[in-house]
Amino acid sequence: MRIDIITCLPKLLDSFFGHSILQRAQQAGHAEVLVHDLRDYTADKHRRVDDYPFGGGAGMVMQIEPIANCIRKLQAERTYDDVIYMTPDGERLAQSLVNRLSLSQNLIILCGHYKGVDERVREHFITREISIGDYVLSGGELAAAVLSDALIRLIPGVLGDETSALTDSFQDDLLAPPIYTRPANFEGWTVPDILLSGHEANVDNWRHEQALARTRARRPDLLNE
Ligand code: 6GU
Repeated sequence: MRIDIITCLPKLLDSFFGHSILQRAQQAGHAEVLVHDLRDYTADKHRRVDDYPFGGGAGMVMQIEPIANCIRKLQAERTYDDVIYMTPDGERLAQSLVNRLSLSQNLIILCGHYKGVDERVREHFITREISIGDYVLSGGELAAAVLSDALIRLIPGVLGDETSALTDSFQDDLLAPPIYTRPANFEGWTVPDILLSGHEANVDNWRHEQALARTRARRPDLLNE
């Protein structure tokens, strides 16, 4: 999967993708994340990417020209499955949407800033608008990083244990059960006996019961009961 992120704050994203699992995924060739600085696509000598809103009002608006220049250059080089705009008024991100998007070959992600982008960008370039939750961030960069992380970890081979993405919280609409590791007894705080029993079927049963109980207690909205 290739992800092209368009932003006016590239440094913010460079530091994020230069670390841990995401960096290893890129080095192993599973994913490629390219961060594009919008200021490199403006013809303006001051490298401006925003301007005052027509009709007046507070806040600046991201201009269409540099965004159009960047998206068109990328689209001339390859076909994109989606051109995504990260915005608090987009579709709320959930694992089901991450799963669907993970089948993509190439994605463009545009990060919003200021008051947002000129509406003509949304009309003519954007194919999908995504929010990461009902709160407002100062820019779409963190949201783009969240989406990219959720996508890249689903690519086969990225996680150490290839099956572990399948046992995530939310992957089957249940929260994950409690997990433990050594020592079995820490200052009298012990691990449930069943996990030490070596009886695989009983362990599976226990985990499923725990996942159900935890989901019922914390996120009853996930159960259709
Ligand atoms: Cl995608 N952008 C911004 N600026 N704030 C958000 C968001 C996105 N999702 C939730 N809050």
